[in-house]
Amino acid sequence: MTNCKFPKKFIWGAAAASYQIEGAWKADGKGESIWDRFSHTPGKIARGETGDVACDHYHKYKEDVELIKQIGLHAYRLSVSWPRIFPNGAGKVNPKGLDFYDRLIDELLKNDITPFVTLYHWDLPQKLEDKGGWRNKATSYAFADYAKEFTKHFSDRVTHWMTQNEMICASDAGYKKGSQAPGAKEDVKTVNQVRHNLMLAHGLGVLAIRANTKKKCEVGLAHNSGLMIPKTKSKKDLAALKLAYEDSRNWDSNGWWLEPIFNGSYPTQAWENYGKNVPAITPKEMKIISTPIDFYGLNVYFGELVEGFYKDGKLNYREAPYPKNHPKTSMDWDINTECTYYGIKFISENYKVKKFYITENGAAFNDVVSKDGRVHDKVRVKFLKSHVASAHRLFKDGINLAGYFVWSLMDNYEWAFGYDKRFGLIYVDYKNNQKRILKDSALWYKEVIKNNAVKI
Ligand code: GCO
Repeated sequence: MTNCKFPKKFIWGAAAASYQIEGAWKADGKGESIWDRFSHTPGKIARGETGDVACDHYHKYKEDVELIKQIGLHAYRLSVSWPRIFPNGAGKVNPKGLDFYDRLIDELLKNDITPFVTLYHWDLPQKLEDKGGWRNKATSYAFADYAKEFTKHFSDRVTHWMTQNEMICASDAGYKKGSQAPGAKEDVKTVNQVRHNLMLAHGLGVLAIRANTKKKCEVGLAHNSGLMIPKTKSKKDLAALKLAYEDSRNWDSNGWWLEPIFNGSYPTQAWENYGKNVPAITPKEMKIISTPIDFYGLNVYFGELVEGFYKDGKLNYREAPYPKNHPKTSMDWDINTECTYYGIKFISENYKVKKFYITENGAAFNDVVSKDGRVHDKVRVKFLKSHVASAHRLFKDGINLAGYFVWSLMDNYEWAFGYDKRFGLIYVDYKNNQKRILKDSALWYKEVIKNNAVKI
């Protein structure tokens, strides 16, 4: 057995997002969000489930913070519901919306838990969507105002900020495939504009936070880069993997998002490929988007296998499919925990990232409450353990990984899949008065945190 010891100040946390857990969808002056509208539209969500009540975290936040404390988490990554703060997206602040986050953040701090705050985890005010939503640059500027107001109010207590979460989902699932709110199916040019406007919002958000913070703080974002893993450890596959990551800088999966942030421009190849469908951009906007960030937050779930092959004597790479019987999570995602190591290693080789956090990592499995009243989620323990060990390998390469957040603190509303995909460390019994049960994975995580180490 190896004991993987983590650096002294390593941050162990868990994450969740406003729409997925809060409920109280129209309490205390909150405005409608695009997720309220989308989930209330028949046919969009499995079994017609909505986030109206979700885990009722809005009312149960004290109990939830108590559970966070019990697990021993150092940090909790939460997201803010923009329409609680600005019911109309812009204009007048709703003081009762601020009150909720005051209560939550104060409760966290009272218990020595550091809040990591994401400003946008997909619940855009519907009022802004009515005016074009992310198709419209005005939304990026409305986001900057929201970031400013929120920072002014909370930066005496919040020092870790993320602007955006997984922009590629907000744009492509939201405005291209229509599988997530607002459920639009736009043409390529519009989708590219949405992507750019989200990026612009990120950059404006970084500037707004820095200009208004009362304390020294860290600002970054959480993103889901395309992750790849070598099919075997042969020299050929490892060299092919390097090529694949380098090439991903030219295309949508990685380059489209990371090149502007780290290098100030969209990748030339992808740009040329889009031809007349490129978004409207200005040099000033590109400068805003490339404002240096303090950390890059990576959400890690799965990776694609890559193998090398020779053509005309030259090494090439291609995707290698997983075997049919390869183990999967209940989201149908192939399990291969090496994506944590290889993903961060190569992002770090290709970009100047000062600091990484794993801002999400986890899996949905079919959890059941046993006769003893507990949830014995052995497979999740195995999954998380192996990812954490994979993360540990990064230290040998001298990579600055500063923290790890499990997705998710508790079972919650998995977007269009509704409630039956359970990702939590905490089981939520929706039908039984929202009862919370710490799963075995939570107890395992508690030990990891206590020892600052994982045994494999
Ligand atoms: C995110 C995610 C979460 C999901 C999780 C599992 O982007 O942060 O979509 O909200 O619940 O990734 O799919």
